[in-house]
Amino acid sequence: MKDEILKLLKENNEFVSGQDISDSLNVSRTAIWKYINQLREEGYLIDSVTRKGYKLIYTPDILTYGEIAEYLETDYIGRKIIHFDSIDSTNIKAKQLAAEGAKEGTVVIAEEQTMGRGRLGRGWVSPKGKGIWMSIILRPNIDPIDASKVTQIGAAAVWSALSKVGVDAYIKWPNDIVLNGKKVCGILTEMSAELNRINYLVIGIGVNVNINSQEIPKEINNIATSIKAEVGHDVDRKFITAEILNNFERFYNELIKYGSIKTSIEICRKASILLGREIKIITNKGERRAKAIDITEQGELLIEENGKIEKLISGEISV
Ligand code: BT5
Repeated sequence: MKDEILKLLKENNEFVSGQDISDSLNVSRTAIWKYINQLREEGYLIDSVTRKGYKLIYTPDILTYGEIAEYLETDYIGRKIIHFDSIDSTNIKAKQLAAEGAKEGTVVIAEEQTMGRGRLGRGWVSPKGKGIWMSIILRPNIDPIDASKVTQIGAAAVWSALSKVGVDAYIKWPNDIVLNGKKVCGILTEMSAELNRINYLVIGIGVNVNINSQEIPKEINNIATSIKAEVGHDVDRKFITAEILNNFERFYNELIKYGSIKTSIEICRKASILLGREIKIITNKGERRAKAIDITEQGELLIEENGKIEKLISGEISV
């Protein structure tokens, strides 16, 4: 209901009377007042004048459903968005909600993460209002072995969304998007599964959007960047978020309906920063060098080392 009231206020640039809102949405005047106050708490400036009603004066830059919905073209991905001003990690929250039965396509978004997570227990810097920190809950009926395909879908979805706003990035298999050689997005796919069945899967996507270059912490300054740091101006987080979700649903449906991630892989190949290059594969046993040959239809990286071809399903790569 809150989102519907917001929509009504957005559609009318003028005052909308409480009575009109009440009539068109079938909601009591007291309930309207309650929702208006909730919106104000989220940062909306709403004028209220006796006998004239309510007028929206200012819309905050937040990634709630009410703000993203106008760009969303999906059936089920992102149709329920659970938004937090601040949270430890959207992946942690999403896993908890999934375990409690949250529906496929539910998205957890936070303006800030205080304990954002990368792979292998590493951290993810997630400053307030400056990026897209979100996790999508999925319940694919696929073999747990194929879970990493969802990371490739995510990478393709982010890359396509950036491309739509004129940002020409590369994909660094398996889970990074890079801009001018530095990481602008990371993806963390986690799951709960039995031997041959996935209970749920959570794909966490972190995109550095409007972080100023001086705001990037020193420790990662040489490897991390943001869209703003590269293009020189703020970009619309709401549109990019919706576009990621729109693309994600399209590519994910291909997996669910046809068992294929062909479209995503085409993008991951085309945009790959690794293919054709000498790469370093970093494992806990040390580093080795190989040549990146291809990304398979299953989403594995094909490498060649001393004339021998090998497939990687996951890994830590540097160029
Ligand atoms: C990743 O791990 O790249 C996965 C990042 C996933 C983040 C999202 S945000 C929403 C969701 N909720 C979460 O808690 N996580 C997900 P990995 O490949 O392990 O890279 C982690 C490394 O990237 C760190 O060790 C740092 O070196 C670097 N790093 C940390 N914060 C960064 C940032 N904001 N931008 C670029 N690099 C960063």
